[in-house]
Amino acid sequence: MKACLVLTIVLTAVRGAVLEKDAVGVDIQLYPTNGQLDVNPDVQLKLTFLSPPTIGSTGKINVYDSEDKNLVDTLDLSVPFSPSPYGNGSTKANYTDTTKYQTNIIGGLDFYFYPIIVRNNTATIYLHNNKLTYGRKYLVEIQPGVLEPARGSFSGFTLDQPWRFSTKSHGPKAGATSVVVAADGSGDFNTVQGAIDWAPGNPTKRTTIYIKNGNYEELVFWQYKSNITIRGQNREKTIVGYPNNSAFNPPNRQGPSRRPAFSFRGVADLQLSSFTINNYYPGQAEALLVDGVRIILDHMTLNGAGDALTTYGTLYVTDSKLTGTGDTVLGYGSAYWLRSRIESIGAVTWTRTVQGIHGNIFVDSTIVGLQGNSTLARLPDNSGGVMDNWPYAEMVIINTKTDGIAPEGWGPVQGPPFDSSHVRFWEYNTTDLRGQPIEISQRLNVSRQLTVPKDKEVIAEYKNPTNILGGWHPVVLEGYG
Ligand SMILES: *[C@@H]1O[C@H](CO)[C@@H](O)[C@H](O)[C@H]1NC(C)=O
Ligand SMILES: *[C@@H]1O[C@H](CO)[C@@H](O)[C@H](O)[C@H]1NC(C)=O
Ligand SMILES: *[C@@H]1O[C@H](CO)[C@@H](O)[C@H](O)[C@H]1NC(C)=O
Ligand SMILES: *[C@@H]1O[C@H](CO)[C@@H](O)[C@H](O)[C@H]1NC(C)=O
Ligand SMILES: *[C@@H]1O[C@H](CO)[C@@H](O)[C@H](O)[C@H]1NC(C)=O
Ligand SMILES: *[C@@H]1O[C@H](CO)[C@@H](O)[C@H](O)[C@H]1NC(C)=O
Ligand SMILES: *[C@@H]1O[C@H](CO)[C@@H](O)[C@H](O)[C@H]1NC(C)=O
Ligand SMILES: CC(=O)N[C@H]1CO[C@H](CO)[C@@H](O)[C@@H]1O
Repeated sequence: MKACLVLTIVLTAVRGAVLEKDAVGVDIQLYPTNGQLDVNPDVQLKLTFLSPPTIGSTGKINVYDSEDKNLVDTLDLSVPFSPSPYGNGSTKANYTDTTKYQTNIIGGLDFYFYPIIVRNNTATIYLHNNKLTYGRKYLVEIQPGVLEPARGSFSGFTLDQPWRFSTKSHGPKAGATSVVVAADGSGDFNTVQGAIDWAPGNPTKRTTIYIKNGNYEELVFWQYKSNITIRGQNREKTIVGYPNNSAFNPPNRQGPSRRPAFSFRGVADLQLSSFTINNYYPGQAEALLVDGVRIILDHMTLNGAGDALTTYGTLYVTDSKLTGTGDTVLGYGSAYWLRSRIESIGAVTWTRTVQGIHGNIFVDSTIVGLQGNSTLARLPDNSGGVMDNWPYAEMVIINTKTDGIAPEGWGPVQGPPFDSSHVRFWEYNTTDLRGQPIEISQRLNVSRQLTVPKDKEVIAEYKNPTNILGGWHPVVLEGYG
C-alpha cells in the first residue's frame, strides 16, 4: 500500500529535457538539465547529441562542489578502461600488469568499468559510485577531447561556464523499508546499485527495492546484505545489464569474480522478481552470479553468454527464463527449478555438485538446445581447477520438456577415468515440446532413467524443494507493494 503511494507521487514528477548549447553551438540535451534541482546523488550524467559521439582518449571530467570548489570526482579519459576494453582479450590473470585501469568501487569491490558508454546518440558518464552526497550543489567540467560528436565539435564545459545541478536535501527517511529506483530520476535512486548501497545490511524487516521500467546499464554487486526483495515493474521493460566478461574484468585482483553483470555474495533471504538481467558481452560472462542461501528468482529473465548463471548456496528458481551460450548454468549450488525455461548453445549445465548437497533439479521445466545438439550436463576433466572432476555431480530432470538435445542427452564425461557411480544424471518423463516421450535408447550410460513404480519415492523426494534446498521451504513473496 505504502509503496503504491510512493509510486503515484514519483510518477507525477516528470523531468523535462532542455536543449543546451555549448560554446560552439552544438545542440545537446543534458540530463540532469543545467541548473536542475533535487537530483539523486547516484545520478549518471547523460549528454544526447544529434548523432552518436565518439569517446576520446584525452581530457578529464571533473565534478566540483560549488561552495568550496573542492574536486569531488574526476574521470581521466587517458586512463585505459581495462586490459581488454572490447572484452575480447585474455581471460587470464596477468599479475605482471601494473597498469592503472579505470576502476570503480562497487559494493566494496574494485571493478574495471567504462567511464562513458555511448548508446545511440547518448553518452552516459558514470561518475565513481558514492562520490556525490545529498544537499550539495555541483559543477561539472568536461574538457575538450572527452567526447566528439560525428558532426561539429563539442568543446565541453568549463569551470567558468559549467554544467550545474544540485542534489536532493536528503535520502529516504530513516527506517524506510521500501524505495523506488527510476532511471529518469523520478524515484529515490537513479540506479539499482544506489538503492542497494542504501539498503541496511541485516534488517529485521525486509527491504523492498522497486525498479521502474527503464534501461539500467550498470554493474551491480554487493555482499553481506540480506532480507531484500528487488522487484521490477515489468519483466520485459525493466532491464538491468552491463557489457562485462572475464576479459574486460580478468581475475588479476584478489577476491571474488568480477565478470558478471549482476552478482552478490554472502547474502541470505533475497528475492529477485520480474525484471531482466543482461550481460552484453560474449565469453565467460554471467548475467547473474548467485552466492548466498535462500535465494529466490521469480519471473526473471536472464541473458548471458558462457556461464550465464553461476550458483553457490541454495537457490529456488520459478517461472523464469535463462539464455546462454554454453555451460549456461555453472552450478556449484543446490538449485530447484520450477516451470522455468533454459535456452542454451552447447552444454546446458556444468554441474559441479560436491558430496553431501543436491545439485540442479528441474521440475515441470523446458530445456532447449539452440543448435540442436546440446547436452543437459557435461563433466569435463577439470585438472588445474579446484577438483580433477565432479564425481558427485547431480542434475535431475522431472517432467521436463526438451528440444534440440543430442540423443545421448548427457555428457561428455571427459578426462582420466574416475568412479562415476555417484554421479546422478537422472531423468523422469522427459518429453518433447508437445509432451510426447523422447527417444532415450542412445542416452549416455552414466545417466539413468527413473521409472514408476520402482522410483516413485525418489521422484516424490526430488519434487519437494525442501528436500533439495537443505530444509528450506521457499515462499515466493507476491505483489508490487
Ligand atoms: C579486440 O577488438 C578490437 C576492436 O575491434 C581490435 O582492435 C583488437 O585487435 C581485438 N583484440 C583481440 C585480441 O582480438
Ligand atoms: C601482461 O602485462 C604486461 C604489462 O602490461 C604486458 O607486457 C604483457 O604482454 C601481458 N601479458 C599477457 C599474457 O597479456
Ligand atoms: C537505439 O536506437 C534503436 C533504434 O531506434 C532502438 O531500438 C534502441 O532501443 C536504442 N537503444 C537505446 C539504448 O536507447
Ligand atoms: C526479514 O524480514 C522479515 C519480515 O519483514 C522478518 O520477519 C524476518 O525476521 C527478517 N529476517 C531476518 C533474518 O532478520
Ligand atoms: C553443434 O552444432 C553447431 C551448429 O551446427 C556446430 O557449430 C557445433 O560444432 C556443434 N557442436 C557439437 C558439440 O557437435
Ligand atoms: C509427464 O510430464 C508432462 C509435462 O511435461 C505431464 O503433463 C505428464 O503428466 C507427465 N507424465 C507423467 C506420467 O508423470
Ligand atoms: C560407458 O560407456 C563407455 C564408452 O562409451 C565405456 O567405456 C564404459 O565402460 C561404460 N560404462 C559403463 C558403466 O557401462
Ligand atoms: C560499452 C561497450 O563497449 N559495449 C559493447 C559490448 O559488446 C557489445 C557486443 O558484444 C557491443 O555491441 C557493445 O558496443
